[in-house]
Amino acid sequence: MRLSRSFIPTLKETPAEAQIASHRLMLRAGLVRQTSAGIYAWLPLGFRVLKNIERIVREEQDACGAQELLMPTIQPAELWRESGRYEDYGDEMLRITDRHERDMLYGPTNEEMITALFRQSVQSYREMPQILYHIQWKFRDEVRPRFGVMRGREFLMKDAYSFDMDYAGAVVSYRKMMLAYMRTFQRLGLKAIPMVAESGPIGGDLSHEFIILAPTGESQVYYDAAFEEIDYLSRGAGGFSHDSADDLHRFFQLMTTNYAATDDKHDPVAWQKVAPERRREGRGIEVGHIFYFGTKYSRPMNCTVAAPDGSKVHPEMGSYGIGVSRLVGAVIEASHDEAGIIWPDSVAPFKAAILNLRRGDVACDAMCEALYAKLGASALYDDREERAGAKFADADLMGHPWQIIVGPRGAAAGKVELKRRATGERGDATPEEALARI
Ligand code: 5CA
Repeated sequence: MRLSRSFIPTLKETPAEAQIASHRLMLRAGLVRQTSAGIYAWLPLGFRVLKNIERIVREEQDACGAQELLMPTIQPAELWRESGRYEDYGDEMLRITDRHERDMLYGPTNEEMITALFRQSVQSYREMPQILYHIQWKFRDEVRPRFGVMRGREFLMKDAYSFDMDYAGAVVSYRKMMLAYMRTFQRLGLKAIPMVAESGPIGGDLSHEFIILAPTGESQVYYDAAFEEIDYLSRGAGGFSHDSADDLHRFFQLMTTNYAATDDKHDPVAWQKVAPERRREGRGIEVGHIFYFGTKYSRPMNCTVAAPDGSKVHPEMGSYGIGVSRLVGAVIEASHDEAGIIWPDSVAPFKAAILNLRRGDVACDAMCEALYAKLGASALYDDREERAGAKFADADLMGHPWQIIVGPRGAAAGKVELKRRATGERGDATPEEALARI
């Protein structure tokens, strides 16, 4: 994309309403704009990041055997009356009445709807187990939406739901999903740690939150650095396969024996047993949450499946959420500096920015156009009539992993300067060398 033609409204001033780094940077770099309290429009730069995160989340869900579908945002109140949650959910639920006076709502989550869909179509143990997911907008009328997309009212969530014949099967689904989560977060460049959690309004008796450290997090957390040393993506020796019960068991042991706790579950005595140099503590942001809740929905909603002996069994269920839009903010919280965002390569909106330091200079223009032709959609070409200083500042603010800097002296000698945003390292290169490196 040519920056001169793009819709990336950056701000020079720090917006007064933004209290945390990610919110400030998302506004300043032109990623989002608020349209009502806690509701955001995603502008082109932010939307590219959101789509990249969504793609990684989807790939890891598909890889563990979950199947994608798409449920609507608007749900009938009827379903929620069946589970008994219509009244319980309280003011966080946005309730709507249609023209026929039917009670509807904007979905805050989808346990009821997926159970109803499953109940209509799956009758036999032969079709089990199943894990279904979608990536869809949710609405929760939070009392205090804040920190930009981190605690919005409308937000994008990946929510998955598992159906098993018995407890043993449900445990396997839970572990598979936990592994998919650790892979997802590693690919996003995040160190997310699973911590035992309360299950809140979703219900159930087994639950983990996935938490990353960031100074602006909402809760105090403690964990053993061992979590950070595991390569969750490795498929070789010591790696984990979704299809091996032994691997899943070994993986779950690792996740639950190393120390990790939020403030309310913190055990100072156990913490003292962790070697001091391995203790990590700080504020934490929740980027995902998984729940096992057995028959909490399948029983009241009369969802059954025939077992091999002909008896009717209520499926054992779990649900698994990732805050896709929250992750855009969380990645920035984990990766930025004074000058702006530092995107991990996997989610960056553009792989590289091409900075033309002297537009109108024949050699600069020709070299930039040639680079842009090669990189295509993966590059943002800063072809504006702006001072070099402004171009450097905007490229740092937007956080592209690479900057290819083209100035008149270099261009005359057939050279560009290549800068790595994360380290600040710079070096001369020919255009070909620069293209080969990025
Ligand atoms: N039904 C379950 C799992 S599918 C559920 O709704 N879980 S949840 O309430 O924990 O939400 C899942 C994830 O959505 C959270 O871990 C968080 O990352 C994200 N999330 C929740 N509320 C918000 C919000 N107000 N703004 C942005 N993200 C949110």
